[in-house]
Amino acid sequence: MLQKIFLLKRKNPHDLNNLDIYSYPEDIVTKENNDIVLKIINGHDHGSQSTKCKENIRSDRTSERNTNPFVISSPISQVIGNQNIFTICVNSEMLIGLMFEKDDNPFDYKEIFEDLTNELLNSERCCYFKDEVEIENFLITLFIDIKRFGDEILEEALDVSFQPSGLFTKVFLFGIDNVGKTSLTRRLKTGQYNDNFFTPNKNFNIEYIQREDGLLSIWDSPGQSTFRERWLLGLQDSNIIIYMIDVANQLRFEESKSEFWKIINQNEFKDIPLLILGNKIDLLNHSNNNDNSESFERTRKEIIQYFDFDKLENSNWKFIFTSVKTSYNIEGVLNMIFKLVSE
Ligand SMILES: Nc1nc2c(ncn2[C@@H]2O[C@H](COP(=O)(O)OP(=O)(O)OP(=O)(O)O)[C@@H](O)[C@H]2O)c(=O)[nH]1
Ligand SMILES: [Mg+2]
Repeated sequence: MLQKIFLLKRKNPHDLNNLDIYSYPEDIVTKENNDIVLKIINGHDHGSQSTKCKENIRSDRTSERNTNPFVISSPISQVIGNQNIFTICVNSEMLIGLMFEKDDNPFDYKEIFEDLTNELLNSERCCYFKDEVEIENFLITLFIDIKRFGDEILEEALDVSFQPSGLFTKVFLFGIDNVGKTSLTRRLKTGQYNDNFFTPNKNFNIEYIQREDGLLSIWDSPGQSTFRERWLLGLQDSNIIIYMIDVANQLRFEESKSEFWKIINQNEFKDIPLLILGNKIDLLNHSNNNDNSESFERTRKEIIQYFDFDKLENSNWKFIFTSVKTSYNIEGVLNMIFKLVSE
């Protein structure tokens, strides 16, 4: 399974020791392996038949720019320590690399790595590497697409006998910060919950949950405002969207409503099944969290009205209350996912 992606870029064309290093979702350089970058570059150049990233700055770049601005070399596989790495050189001035789990065969990813890099660099969505955000978005897009290929095409092929129904469902979970998305993901994955869990996400946290009805990959998104622009990237190819709100924090209803509609108003997501979770119901004073109680029903109506959920064009949506803390309706979330997806 793909674990990380990175990009090494020269700060100036002639100086290889002076690099900008980008990686996703985690850093590739740690205290223990701070020389890994040099090893990667050397490893790439020694294995390379054609383009050496370390040497030859192309002299004919201007003529190439008119056709394909980015020239991509064939990927090189290298094992450094216990890292299983696949690197591609772009224009002799950048290395893009994938890090896999030990048992993966990088060559399974050769075509998709080359094709997607080429497509992303040499199409209208072209990345000009002008600023950090642009580079990060490029890396995230590449990561997501390659990972999805691995999960769906490669893993699926291996696991057919293990999954009788063979259904792979990408669940995109989003909502503003602090509503309980990561708590829910942990609850579903491990059954655990922690009241003192204050670890706001900076990146997508992707967890796999195997159920009888199929394999779920849950994309738990970062909710803080600076990271919300990543939502659109993560949403691509989702089979179901889950929007989570914190029903006990009415002060942030307006913000949550506006973020919800910004995404839903994007045409392409109008028909994807949608599950809305009113989380932290334990904090509202409803007797026993009884789903049928009058006060429950009243709150449900108020929330639906406030958020304008009844104006959704998509008819395939449901609203349910949950409490990750007390586990209220958590099993219901899983059942509802499979129900909505199969409708
Ligand atoms: N009372 C109560 N607290 C909850 C519930 N679910 C989550 N919390 C708490 O809410 C806080 C935030 O939870 P997270 O899961 O980190 O929230 P998040 O939506 O992932 O936040 P970001 O990653 O920043 O987007 C934590 O302190 C949780 O313990 C719930 O059902 N009831
Ligand atoms: Mg989180």
